[in-house]
Amino acid sequence: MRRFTIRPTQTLATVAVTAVAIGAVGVGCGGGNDNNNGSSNTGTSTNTQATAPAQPPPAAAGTIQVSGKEFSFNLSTKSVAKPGKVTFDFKNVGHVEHDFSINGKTTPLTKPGGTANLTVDLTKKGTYRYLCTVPGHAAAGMEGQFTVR
Ligand SMILES: [Cu+2]
Repeated sequence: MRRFTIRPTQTLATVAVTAVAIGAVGVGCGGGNDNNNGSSNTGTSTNTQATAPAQPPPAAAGTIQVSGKEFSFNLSTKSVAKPGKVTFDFKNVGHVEHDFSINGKTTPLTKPGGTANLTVDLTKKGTYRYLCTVPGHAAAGMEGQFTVR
């Protein structure tokens, strides 16, 4: 018995992938140009009142935003117009602990990312030195002058 080695010649079935691109091109989005400001205001409101400018008043009289890091302070303002109570909203934006001290009062030692408030009564006109009391920090730059005008 002779064995015939049958080699089936495989014709490569070329799969014609017909990419039917169903282009949904004609989606009519309305363009959004519907600015129908047909507000038929018959001018009853005379705009004599000036619209208040979008400038919110300060959060409180004499509230100063203070951020501290290695090794500097950044104050939202370094002066107030008159003597009185001033609140310092201190935030430690650095990487080590800091505090904020002025006029003999000092916030708690504040961790990185932490905040502390300090209210002091600056009763006299003049300049007040503020600083971080962590040893070496003031000398490195965490200090400045706050002015009461
Ligand atoms: Cu410090």
